[in-house]
Amino acid sequence: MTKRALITGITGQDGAYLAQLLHGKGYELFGLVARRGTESLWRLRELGVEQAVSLIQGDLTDLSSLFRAVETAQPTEVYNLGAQSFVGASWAQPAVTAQVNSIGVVNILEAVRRSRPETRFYQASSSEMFGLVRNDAQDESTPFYPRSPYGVSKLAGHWFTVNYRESYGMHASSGILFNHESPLRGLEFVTRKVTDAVARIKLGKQSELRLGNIDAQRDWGFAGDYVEAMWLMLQQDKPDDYVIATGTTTTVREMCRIAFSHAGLNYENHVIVDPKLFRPADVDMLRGNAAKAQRVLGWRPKTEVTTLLRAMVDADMRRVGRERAA
Ligand code: F7E
Repeated sequence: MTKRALITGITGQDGAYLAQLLHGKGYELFGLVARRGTESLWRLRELGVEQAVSLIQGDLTDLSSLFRAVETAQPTEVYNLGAQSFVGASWAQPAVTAQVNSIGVVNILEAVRRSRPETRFYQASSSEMFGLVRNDAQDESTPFYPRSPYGVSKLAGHWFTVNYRESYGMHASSGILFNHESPLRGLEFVTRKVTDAVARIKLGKQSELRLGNIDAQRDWGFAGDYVEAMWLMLQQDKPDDYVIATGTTTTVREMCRIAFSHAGLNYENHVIVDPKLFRPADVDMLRGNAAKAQRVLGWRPKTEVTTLLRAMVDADMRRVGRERAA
């Protein structure tokens, strides 16, 4: 039987990499999109899978559209990647963040439970749920203490997923993914903000880069590696929750040094710390322990942070170079 996947958040970074992975495995693909603007499909286009996905109009906050999507796609697997995913914006729009990231999860779980309860379900949970960490490395048994409206909203989505699994016996799994980046990352996130700026500074289009808390530490992996873990979770006999991470943590400052030096630049000559960019409450340090994913799923990250950042700088050099030529 052909496997059929419905992906919410198909236009985002993870949606594109997951579509590429599943397309390679022969899946029939359906993607939920808010509007049929072609602009938002650039990531799918860049990975060569735009034509492989049937788009269904809908929104996580509109339950009836989700029923329609599940009835149309008849998915064997649903990947809920749709979210208000920018932590920084969640203070300005806490209610929208909660609507999409918490109620949206209830909505998609309900649509699946009522229309096609045998469907396997993946929820994109986040290391932001750990927040104020007090231990050296976070795993599935680490207590949660979210520090942003985003983290709180994701935690509710996570518990709804666990609850539907336990209440209704659904095959619902939650991947607690640490930061994962790629050349397809949005410009609002710090890695891509930095690699884009490196390219612009190198090509003479910009001279400085304003950042917030550069002492924050993150466990950065490659999104292409992480979508494989999502898929593996849904191939298991039993649903469960897994931390997905590299186990290596790097400060924003060090990340800047790596990215700038790849272009022959010294970050200290360009980076300006701007207190206006500090968050009302930040997560100081995250480092994941993905031993369970390695043991049960046979998953391990393949890309190390320096390789990832260099690939992102190279991709942005090409992009900014093309802008100049145009
Ligand atoms: O910030 C600091 C900022 O916005 C990383 C999302 O995918 O991963 C992501 O959330 C760190 C923070 O990612 C700037 O304060 C300094 O400490 O790249 P970010 P995030 O907040 O960790 C988790 C796992 C998710 O689930 C989220 O959806 O970098 N930082 N200066 C800055 N951050 C930004 N964005 N911009 C700055 O100028």
